[in-house]
This record gives sequence, C-alpha cells and structure tokens, in this order.
Amino acid sequence: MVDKEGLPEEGKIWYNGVFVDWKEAKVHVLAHGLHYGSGVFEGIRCYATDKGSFIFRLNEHVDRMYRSAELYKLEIPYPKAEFKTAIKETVRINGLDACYIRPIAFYGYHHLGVNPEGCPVDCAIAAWRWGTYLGEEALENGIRCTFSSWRRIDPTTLPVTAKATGHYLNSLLAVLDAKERGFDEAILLDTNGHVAEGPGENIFAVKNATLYTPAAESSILPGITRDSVIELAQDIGYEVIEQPITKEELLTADEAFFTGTAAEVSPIREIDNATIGEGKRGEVTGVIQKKFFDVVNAKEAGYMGWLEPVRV
Ligand code: PPE
Repeated sequence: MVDKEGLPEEGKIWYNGVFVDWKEAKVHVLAHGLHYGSGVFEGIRCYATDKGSFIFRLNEHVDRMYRSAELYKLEIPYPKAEFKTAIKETVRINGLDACYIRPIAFYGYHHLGVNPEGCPVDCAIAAWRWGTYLGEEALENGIRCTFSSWRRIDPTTLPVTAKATGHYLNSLLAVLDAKERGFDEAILLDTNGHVAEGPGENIFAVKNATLYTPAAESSILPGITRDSVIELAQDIGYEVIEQPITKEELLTADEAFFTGTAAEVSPIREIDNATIGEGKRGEVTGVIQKKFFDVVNAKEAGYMGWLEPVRV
C-alpha cells in the first residue's frame, strides 16, 4: 500500500506555534499520546495547478480535525482560522507546491495514567511531497484487495468518525495481514458483516451505472474525498445510494474503487482473486476519476470554492 519512500531530512515543521527545523520536531518518550494513542490528525493534499497551488477542501479537513479533537476532549489551543493560516504557511515556508500535509494534535508530556487531564495539547503541522498512495499504476489499472479478517472498529467501542491516532491500530493490522497474504490493500467489514472501508480509504461499488457506498452506520470515517465524489457523481448525473453493502454485492459489482486524500480515486480490480467487472478501471470509475483530477487541478470553474489558494 504505502510507498516505502522515506520522509524528508530537512524542512520546517510548525510545532506549537513556531517553525522548528525538521529534525528538532521531537516528542518525549513519555508523552501521553505515544502511550495511549491519544491524538487526532488530518491528511490533506495540496495540488500544483497551472493557476497556482491549492489546498483541497482545507476548511472541511480542519473542521473534521476539531470535531475529532472534541470527541476526545482534546482542546486544540488555537482558533481554527489561526490553524488554517499555519497550514498554508507550512506549505509556503517549505517551498512546496504539490504536497501532502499532516496536522496532528495530541496529549503531550506531563504525567502518565490514562486520564489525560493536565496534559498539554501539543500540535504540529508537517508537509512533504508524497506521490500516489497505492502506486502510479494503481490509479490506472486498479489494485488487488482482500477482505480482512479484522473487522472495522465499532461505534459502540470508539467514536469511529474521529480521525484519531489510536484508531489506526485497526488499520495497521488489516494492512499487515493483506500484505502478508500478497494483496495490495485490505477491505474491512463492520461488526455486522457489511462492507465498511479500507484501512485508509472509503469504498464505492458501481452497479448499472449507479454508485453505492456504505452509509455512516457501517462504521466508516466520513471521508472528505468520499463526500466530494458523491457530489461530483451527482453533478455528472449518476445516482448515488448510501446504504449497507454486503460482501456479495461488492464481489458482483460492475466496478469498485477507493477514495481518500492519499489514495485519491483508486480502482479496485480484484478482491480475494475474484475479478471485479473487467478487471481494470471501469468506465464510471474513469469518468469520476477524471472529474476529480480536473477539480483538484483547478480545471473546473464550478468547484474553485473547494480550492484554498496557497500561492497563486
Ligand atoms: N477512511 C480511513 C480509515 C482513512 O484513514 C481515510 C483517510 C479515509 C477513509 C478517507 O478520508 P478522506 O481523506 O477525508 O477522503 N486516510 C488518510 C491517511 C492515510 C495514511 O495512510 O496515513 C489520508 O488519506 O490522508
């Protein structure tokens, strides 16, 4: 799944309100967030277009981050507007055009013990170049997936709509299991046995030119790419139905694809060695993918509102 390209060695990271050198952006080994996974984060992309650099749906990402924080009673000590400015500043100061942005807020160093009261909330924003998530080829030819034996975390146990660091242990297990068994990516079912999502992606099925995607009750992270794709698909004229999807329905779909900030729109060509549709990027997936890339590349006048200028 993730390319093994390492992180950069230099640059500046915004850390608790100031820019520090890449290598100095450190955390104490007894930080609360490290021991208990008590942090929230975002993954955001900035695109280089011929009209300048734009961050895709910055407002929605920052809104989700603050909502995630609220669910864990983590008070981000900056007003949203200031945090958004810091995100844009991080891209600019590093001289980046197309990049991936990772803001994080977590309970820091003060005491140990599960109760975080009294721990400071530390915040950081890093940005670096990150190409395609599942490989260049994946965007064109699709990937090979497997149903994970790990079920997606359940809303009776954790607030699954929060993008919290600790939640990703569930994703980690699913990814490692898929890789071990020779697949590119996992698909997790929810605890009712319905299709939920990938370890870092939402999922769509296409049947008779109608799009289906699991609804919120299937324990999904409400993806911003998912939301964008729903709107773009409807705009093109496709019907989109949000409802529980069974394994059989996904396996017999005409097409299937993943959406996510990192994964963008990635076709799924196989699940557990069963071919989906024609075993390559389907027609509807291709149309949606093209529309998505046109929008993020500032080629769709009607969607410029989703693009936050960094450098124009
Ligand atoms: N589900 C999960 C579990 C998830 O992590 C993501 C994003 C999505 C759905 C799609 O959400 P959105 O990006 O808003 O469309 N995963 C992020 C982290 C991936 C990683 O490996 O790290 C991302 O894509 O940035």
